[in-house]
Amino acid sequence: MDIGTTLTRFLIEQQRHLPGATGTFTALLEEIAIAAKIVGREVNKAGLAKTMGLTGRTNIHGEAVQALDDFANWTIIRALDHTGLLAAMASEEMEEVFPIPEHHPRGPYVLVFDPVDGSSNIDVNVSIGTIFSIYRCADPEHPQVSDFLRRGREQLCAGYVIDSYSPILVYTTGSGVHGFTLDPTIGEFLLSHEDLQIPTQATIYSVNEARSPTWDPRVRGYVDGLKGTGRSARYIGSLVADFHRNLLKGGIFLYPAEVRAPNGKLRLVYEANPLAFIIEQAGGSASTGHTRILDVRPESLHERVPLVIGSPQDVAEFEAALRAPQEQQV
Ligand code: AHM
Ligand code: MG
Repeated sequence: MDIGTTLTRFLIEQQRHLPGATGTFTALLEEIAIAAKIVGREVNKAGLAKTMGLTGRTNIHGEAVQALDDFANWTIIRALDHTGLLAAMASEEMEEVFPIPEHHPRGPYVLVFDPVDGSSNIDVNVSIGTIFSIYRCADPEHPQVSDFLRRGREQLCAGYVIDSYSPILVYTTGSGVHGFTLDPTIGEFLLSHEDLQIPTQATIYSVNEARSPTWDPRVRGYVDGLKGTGRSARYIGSLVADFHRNLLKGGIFLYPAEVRAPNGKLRLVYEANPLAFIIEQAGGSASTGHTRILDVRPESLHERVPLVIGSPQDVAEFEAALRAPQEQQV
């Protein structure tokens, strides 16, 4: 009987093709997958176990911390702190870097993650997910914030896991983008989407259009120009889920600059960079509107960035719209 290709088997096979590979990534991704399954288990029973709702605290971004944000954050830390694979971690939910405690061995990488992306959707049973990314640490015994303030093009691995009726783990290590769907009967992620490529042109656009009065008129003009072109509007409000749908079907997602938020809402280190690495590996593009996301050097851990990401032709058209002088716009 063919049980399919497990994540572990796929990683081992990939590793064989890489001269000098040590298997560290295989171990790291396996641990991330286990943490994701634990988080997914909690998400699935959250309605019954009363684990939904707010903690009463706000995070560094001034957003209400959900109980599941907290749970997922510490599940991921505890799944990975003892592995000897990491020197430090940084999470969207924590103000400071979390160095691996000295009673655990430290390893050559740092991990960044957004434990629950789309957390405002938790209470309404809408898909949420975890985003992660891995960089090399300059000096594993002395991890620094600077190990995390790296251009996205220096990422070694990036991925996400979506908790939905059919959980999926998607990752890249720079040789294609691969997706693994959880088979709940055996508790394993099985290869379901090998070498994903995004369609060149979008059939979908995703943006919170209620915010359009606060956009640059050229952004408004661009979005208005998408209407009546045969594209559909789809917006979940969970970046990871909007991104995944657009990756499969061809789409453009926008969270642009706003008058009072010139850097938009989304976080460069935790959200934009990992997804930008994945989209480029899948043949797509990610931009601030002016600059390739992967070329932006972060100055602080939690900084925000305008994000336009998806099918390459559409991202290029958005950039062209922003290059036009304002007076030519409607
Ligand atoms: P989160 O990581 O705290 O959940 O916040 C990020 C989320 C994204 O998942 C989503 O794209 C965006 O916020 C939605 O924002 P808005 O409600 O302003 O449209
Ligand atoms: Mg998020």
